[in-house]
Amino acid sequence: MKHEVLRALREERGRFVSGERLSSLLGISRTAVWKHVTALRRDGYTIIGQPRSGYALVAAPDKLLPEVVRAGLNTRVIGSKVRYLATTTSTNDLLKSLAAEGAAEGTVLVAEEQTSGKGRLGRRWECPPGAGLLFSVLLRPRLAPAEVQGLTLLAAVAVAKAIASSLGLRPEIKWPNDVLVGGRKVCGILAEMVAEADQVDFVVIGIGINVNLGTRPLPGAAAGLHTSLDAELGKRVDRAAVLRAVLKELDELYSLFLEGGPESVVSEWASYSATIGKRVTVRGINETFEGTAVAVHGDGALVVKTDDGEIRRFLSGDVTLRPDPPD
Ligand code: BT5
Repeated sequence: MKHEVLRALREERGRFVSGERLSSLLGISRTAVWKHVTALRRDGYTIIGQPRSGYALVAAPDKLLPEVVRAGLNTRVIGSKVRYLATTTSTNDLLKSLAAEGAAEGTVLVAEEQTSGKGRLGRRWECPPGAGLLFSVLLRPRLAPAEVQGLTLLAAVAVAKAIASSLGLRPEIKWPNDVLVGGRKVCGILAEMVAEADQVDFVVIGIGINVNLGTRPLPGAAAGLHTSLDAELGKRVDRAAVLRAVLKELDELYSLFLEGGPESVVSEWASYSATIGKRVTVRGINETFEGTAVAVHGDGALVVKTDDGEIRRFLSGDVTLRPDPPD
């Protein structure tokens, strides 16, 4: 019922609505209305109360509460359930346990803070509480394990499109999964799966986006290599709006992917790529190659023409962009 009171207040867009009207609209007593308003204030909503005018909602909390995230979210699968935690170890780890207990496809788990946020290959993801987006999305695609890497590409495209459409910035994607603005990392993606030999059980896609970090340094992240959306725009950014934009793009691209296969997102990926056509150093698990990135395949592989003329495919690794040699 608290959510219905909130919805009714929201619909008035800051105008007063009387306790009496709320009570008859929702079929509850005026005391019950008052109790729900008190609970909403405790959640961080600013609601003014005046004896003759009633209640007016003037500000929502800067918290990614499920009702804040879901307001106006019109997706088919992604965000069907939104779960929220003020703090957790890692949203990926927690969502993997929820998935093992049967959580539904499309479940999104959001946290304000992670105490052990994970990057790839045992690295860490750092973000001060409340300054970014830290969330994971559960997918249960009918795919073979080898096809899952394509979902990482998909997630990077979704983030890039959302940043472009909701904020007007010009993001780029650095293979495999970094989203950059102005050449610096603003988002990292970590996809993890649980699978049988030939069928995926589930995939958890974890996304970290720097939203209101300003120009603060981050422990363990080299200065000058990362940025934040607010620093790029020169103003504070509505985190919930960015999250909704990402979930909407994910929802659309995921349908496309399931219908048209991984190749259907590769061309979009290429259109945001900061990697294709560039001179790169690729560090695989045991080896390092230098060359020119020529393509990305639907299975997520980066194709590089090495300096000694060989064509190599990389399914994992790190890429450093190198300056073009002088003519
Ligand atoms: C990634 O790894 O970029 C994947 C990051 C995924 C984070 C999300 S947050 C929600 C979900 N739950 C989790 O536990 N994780 C996911 P990688 O490509 O390995 O990059 C990690 C490296 O980026 C670190 O070693 C630092 O150098 C740098 N780094 C750490 N925090 C950063 C930040 N906030 N912004 C930019 N760079 C950062």
